[in-house]
Amino acid sequence: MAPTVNPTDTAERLAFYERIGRNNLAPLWTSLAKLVTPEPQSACEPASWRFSDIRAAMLEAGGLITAKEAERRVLILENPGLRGESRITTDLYAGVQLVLPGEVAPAHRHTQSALRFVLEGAGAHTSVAGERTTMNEGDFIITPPMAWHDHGNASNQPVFWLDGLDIPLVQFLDASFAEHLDVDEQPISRPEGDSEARYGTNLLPVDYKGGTGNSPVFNYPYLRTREALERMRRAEPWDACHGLKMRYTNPASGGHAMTTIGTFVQLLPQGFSSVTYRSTDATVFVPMEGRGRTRVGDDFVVEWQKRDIFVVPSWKSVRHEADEESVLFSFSDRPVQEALHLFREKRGDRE
Ligand code: 1HN
Repeated sequence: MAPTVNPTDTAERLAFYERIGRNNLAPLWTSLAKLVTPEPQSACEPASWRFSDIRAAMLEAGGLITAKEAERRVLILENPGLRGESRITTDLYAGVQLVLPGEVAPAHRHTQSALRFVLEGAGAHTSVAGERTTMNEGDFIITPPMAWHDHGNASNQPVFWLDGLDIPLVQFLDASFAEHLDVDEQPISRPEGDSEARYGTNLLPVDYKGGTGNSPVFNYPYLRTREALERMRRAEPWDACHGLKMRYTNPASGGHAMTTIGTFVQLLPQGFSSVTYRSTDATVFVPMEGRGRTRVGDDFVVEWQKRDIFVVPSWKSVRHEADEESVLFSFSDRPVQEALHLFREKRGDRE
């Protein structure tokens, strides 16, 4: 096991470090303890945002800049331990986006993957790779890498959604590419609902070979998800850690819906109090129904209600308590950790 304390600095050692530093050399023995830790040590902190605060700030932003001028009118959710770095966890980005009636967020594409989770509004739309889909509350919508995407709002109410992207991960890998289209809205080549019919009804085109690993279904409507949870609860015993928790999948592979971001939804019955759980994937939670609280580690408690957002860092213990029947959407980097065989979880211990 790696040492937990560094060897002491002596005048002679410090002089040596200074001399070799001029040659871009550094001793490992002064850094080893912080590089190889017995358990995850993260700058990411537990944090929460009330939707009412975000909403008020977003409407103010709506008076300051148009969606078109901003390209994306978004307020970034910055982890308090990672301020200025546009991260909600060490390797994921999150922000809340507002599109006002009549506005368009112009078409672009990039190597970063994006998810949208619709917080408030009905009838706005996003177009992804030539197909338009309507955005309703609780819908989970995917923008795969390098898919053209633009958003619009022809409804008469503002639409707010949560964006989750793998920006810090792609940044770490130095793999960012992006392009703008020369028109605000991309040409539409397929009718609305085409992907759902083709890939999302337990059918696949006979020659479909699985594409890029990202799901060919790009809108997972809340109504269908909620109905599935409602049916399952009749037969399924509640899991002590998660209530009734499902992951969104790529129907062509059974894998995660996105290659870099794992997405989940869980139902907690009224009065539910979970057993402690921890996992190595720092997770962003969004309650979409109900009211309750989540205890993170020993000294952080978030009292949450519908549309609030909170984040649990890697390997911090989590306990959920639901005062009302609640539904939580969540996302994390779990697919990446699983692919690299780094994912770990632990059920039921109390520190
Ligand atoms: C992006 O493309 C969107 O398409 C939202 O709505 C937020 C943050 C950073 C980079 C690209 C969008 C983004 C983003």
